[in-house]
Amino acid sequence: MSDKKYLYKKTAVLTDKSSHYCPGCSHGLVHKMLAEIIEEFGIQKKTIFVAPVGCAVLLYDYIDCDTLEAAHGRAPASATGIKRSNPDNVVIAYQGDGDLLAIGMAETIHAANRGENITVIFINNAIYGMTGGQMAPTTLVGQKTLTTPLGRNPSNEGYPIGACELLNTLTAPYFIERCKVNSSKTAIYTKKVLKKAITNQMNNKGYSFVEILSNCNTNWGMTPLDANKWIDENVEKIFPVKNFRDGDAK
Ligand SMILES: Cc1ncc(C[n+]2csc(CCOP(=O)(O)OP(=O)(O)O)c2C)c(N)n1
Repeated sequence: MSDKKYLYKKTAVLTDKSSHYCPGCSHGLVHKMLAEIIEEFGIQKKTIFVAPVGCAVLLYDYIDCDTLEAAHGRAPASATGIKRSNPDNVVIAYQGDGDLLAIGMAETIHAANRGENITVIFINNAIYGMTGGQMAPTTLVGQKTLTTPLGRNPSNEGYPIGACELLNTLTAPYFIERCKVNSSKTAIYTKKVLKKAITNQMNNKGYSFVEILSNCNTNWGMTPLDANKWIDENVEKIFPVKNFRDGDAK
């Protein structure tokens, strides 16, 4: 154990490894919340993560649980195989927007449509972070990226894709919610949603999907504070934060 002083509650599920995430990035916060939940639920030994290709590729360095590194976009397919062969384990796919909605669109839709008993966590930062800021399926109209230097133009690049809206057209999913973590209040609420999505799986309810509106200060060219404000003022207008479906409410 290092003798580092932690500004947050230390959980045994989070390793001591220094984070490679940019200061202010939402990935670190969501990792921390997941680690806390796993500790609170006492499921460290039975949780298996499926890490994406993207900024969170090194998830296994930070969260001390068994983890499979899936090929780009294939996390839901990998998670399906793991869960079906190990139904007593808690299987969590963790993916970015390029991974989940571009290259992995087919896997995303079909795993949800089969109602796989897995939990999918979707970090929507409206850009390809790891590769330096190219347009993602969730990039907003007019948003400047490396590949849309004049701003995303729908006549050329189409419109932002709403993952929750799309999955909500399917019959099988049990739980679908979009949240954000750009303030303490919203982060505390998001932790509750993550808990619910994991509890659903432990209760064999089926497919749970949690989208988290996230920042990418570096590739958005903003300070963390401005990026968090930009989520409220721009991203949320296109991707409303709400519960789309909760099987428990039926
Ligand atoms: C088959 C394949 N195509 C492209 C890449 C390059 N690549 C690595 S990460 C990435 C984008 C990831 O973006 P996103 O899923 O939004 O996650 P973020 O980094 O923003 O968290 C791409 C295109 C790759 N590794 N493999």
